[in-house]
Amino acid sequence: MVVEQLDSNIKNSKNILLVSHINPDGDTLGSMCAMYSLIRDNYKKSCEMVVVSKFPEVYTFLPNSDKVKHLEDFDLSREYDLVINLDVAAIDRCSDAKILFDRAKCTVNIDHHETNNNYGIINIVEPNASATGEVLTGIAQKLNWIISLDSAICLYTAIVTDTGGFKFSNTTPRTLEYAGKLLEYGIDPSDIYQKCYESNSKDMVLFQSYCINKAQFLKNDSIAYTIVYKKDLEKFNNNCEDFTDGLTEKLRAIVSTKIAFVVKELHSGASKVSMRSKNIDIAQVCTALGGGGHKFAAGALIKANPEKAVKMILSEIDNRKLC
Ligand SMILES: [Mn+2]
Repeated sequence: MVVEQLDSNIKNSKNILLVSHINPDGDTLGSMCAMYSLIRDNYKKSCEMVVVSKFPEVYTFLPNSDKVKHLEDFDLSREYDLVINLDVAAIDRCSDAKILFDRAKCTVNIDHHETNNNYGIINIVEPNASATGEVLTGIAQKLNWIISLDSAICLYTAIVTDTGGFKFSNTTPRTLEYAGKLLEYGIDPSDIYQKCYESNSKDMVLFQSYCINKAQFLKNDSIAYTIVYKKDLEKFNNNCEDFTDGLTEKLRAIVSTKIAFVVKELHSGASKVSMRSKNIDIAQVCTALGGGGHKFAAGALIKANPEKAVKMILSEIDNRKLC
């Protein structure tokens, strides 16, 4: 069985690297830090952990997050016995950590994205899982791993953030069963919720209100979108934290909204699109634009300015008669 292969490879590896995806979220970081303590507690081995973008302030509460290093501090010529990617939907989503991945003796790909093409030597990809944290909780259970409080906090955070606090349609009986089991290890769900969702800076909240204020509504308000310009971010003292985090969900929360999206102008001049829907498959729209993701939560990077990107998105939605 594939989990046994994972188990024997961890046993036989002297140096192990854990990898998270670019623009890290709670799932990739929670899963990575969980894997760190799971391997420490069950195999008495220490792993290295890498991020390929800035570590978001909001997740510094995760146990062992202080041991995560930026890719810049890694020797890219090193050869690891084992590299484990967590929540990395495609190999190019971990930037230059791909170099370390490709050179490793064994590679593991643990994920839940439908679009994952099983790029590892060992692949544990479960598209029906709400989060990579859920996949990892299942692995821990199958291998009878000890789950310490550290691991439980990280796994729960991974699941809670990828389900939007158990609100999204990816929440299944198994999601809640695992979350329930994790509570038995003594975690404080209210504390984790506050740390993930009620720790926004004043500037961020004011910035998001500003973006919502200038949102555009089309087709009887079934489409809602807003453009975030570089100059807007500068105006609100954005200190590199992701001020747009959760903004698309706020537009989706409007009763009339069927499809919501945020187009963010990047320094390169390209546009980053984050799209959410209510019961409409928008992964196809984002895939057509060169991106991908889940059915109701997807994104894309479009090599065009925001206005042009909006036109391209709207015509993809129109072509499919989604709204
Ligand atoms: Mn995820």
